[in-house]
Amino acid sequence: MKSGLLAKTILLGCLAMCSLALSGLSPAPDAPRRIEVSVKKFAYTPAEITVKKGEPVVLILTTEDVAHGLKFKELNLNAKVEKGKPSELAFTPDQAGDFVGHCSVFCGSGHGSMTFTLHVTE
Ligand SMILES: [Cu+2]
Repeated sequence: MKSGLLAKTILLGCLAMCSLALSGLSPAPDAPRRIEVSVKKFAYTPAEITVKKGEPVVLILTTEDVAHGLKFKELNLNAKVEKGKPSELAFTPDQAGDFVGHCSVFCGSGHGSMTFTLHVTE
C-alpha cells in the first residue's frame, strides 16, 4: 500500500514537473500568440507571418520612424502606430488563406508598396 502511494506521488510529481517544463516552452492554449512587428519606411519586419485558423493572435506594432498603419481590408482590421506608442492588433483568424495587409497611414513615396502578408493555415 505504502509503496503504491509513493509511486503515485512520484508519478504525479513527475507529471507536474513535465507540464511545467512544457508550459515554459509554449503558451497556454487560450493565451493569444504575441508577434512583434517592427515598421519603418517602407517595410514591415517580419514581412510575413503564418498563423493557424482559430488561433488568437496579437500583433504588436512598433514604428522606427514616422506613423504607419496596418490594414487588412478583407479581415476588417486596421491599426495605426505612432512613434513611441506601440499598438496592438488583436484578432482570431476565422478563415484560411493568404491576406495582404497594407500601410493605412500615408508615410511617403514608398507607402503604396508597403505590404505585410498573413498566412492562415487550417
Ligand atoms: Cu504608409
